[in-house]
Amino acid sequence: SSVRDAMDALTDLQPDRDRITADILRGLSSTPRQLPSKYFYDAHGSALFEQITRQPEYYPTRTELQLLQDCAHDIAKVVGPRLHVVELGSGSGRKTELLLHALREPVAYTPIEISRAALLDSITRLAPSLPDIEMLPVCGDFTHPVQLPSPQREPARHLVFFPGSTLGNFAHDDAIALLKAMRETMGPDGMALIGIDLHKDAALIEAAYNDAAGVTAEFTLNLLRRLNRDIGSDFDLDGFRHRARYSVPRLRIETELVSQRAQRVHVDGQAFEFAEGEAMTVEYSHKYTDAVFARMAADAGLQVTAHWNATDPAFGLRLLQP
Ligand code: AVJ
Repeated sequence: SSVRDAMDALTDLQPDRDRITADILRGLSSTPRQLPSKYFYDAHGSALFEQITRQPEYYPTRTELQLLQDCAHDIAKVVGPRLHVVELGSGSGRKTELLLHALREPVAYTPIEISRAALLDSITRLAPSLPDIEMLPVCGDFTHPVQLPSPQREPARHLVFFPGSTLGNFAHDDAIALLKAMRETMGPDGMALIGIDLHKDAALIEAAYNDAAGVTAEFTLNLLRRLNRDIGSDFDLDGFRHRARYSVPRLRIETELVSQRAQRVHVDGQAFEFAEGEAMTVEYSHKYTDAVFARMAADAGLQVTAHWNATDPAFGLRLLQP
């Protein structure tokens, strides 16, 4: 597509103020409090995430990019020609670029991305260098059902691309539900290519979510800034602190915003009291062992049919099929 055609094809399902407000009210009313990490990604949040990926401590992005570069040819052989690639949480599209350039005659590309700014930037960058691929962008939350746009040319099959260990941001049962939804999207002869961060030294993992420059802390706090702007809440950004700790038994980073004092926050006319030291979970980043991941896939009716690994630091790509 041309950039113009890609923009014309855009489907807009971006969460509106009411949907965001309902999700935040639910999260503030639960015990312990927990806000959905998908709302990190407004324009500024996506830009901060890109900055995280360039921090020396944050190993996942550069490791996965290198892995994709090294394996792209092999992956292209395994998945076959004329695919419709559907990407969940496509962000900047840097990984997609590597994949699409390696695939044989890909027919169409559907990035589903909650951050409109990130989506428009990625399409503007990708479309000119991939003119033979029909770009069918969707701005929306990929955890809600999305009607896939139909390409003009018939694809051989669908490939769901889900890199970045974004699966790790989902609690166990939600991750299985998402894998099941992916199985529906790909159809009986489809596939999914999923990036997963693998369990490793806890100190290395913890450092990746506590970079010395403080970009991750800024990224976490930006959640409150965007909520204040978009749903009219009154979170005091100086009243909360970023904390990210790795739980070895749960194999996950637990990122929290910790209230620095007793305080009251208002959302949509409702008041919420925070105690000093009270922690509100804002993100999980699960790390996986092969056994845990294969089990989750199986619970969703999928099998691991190929795998590619980076070592030191460990990171994996898994091909799943029904
Ligand atoms: C969205 C999965 C790529 O969980 O590692 C990075 C988001 N949060 N630093 C992750 C994130 C804090 C990231 N992914």
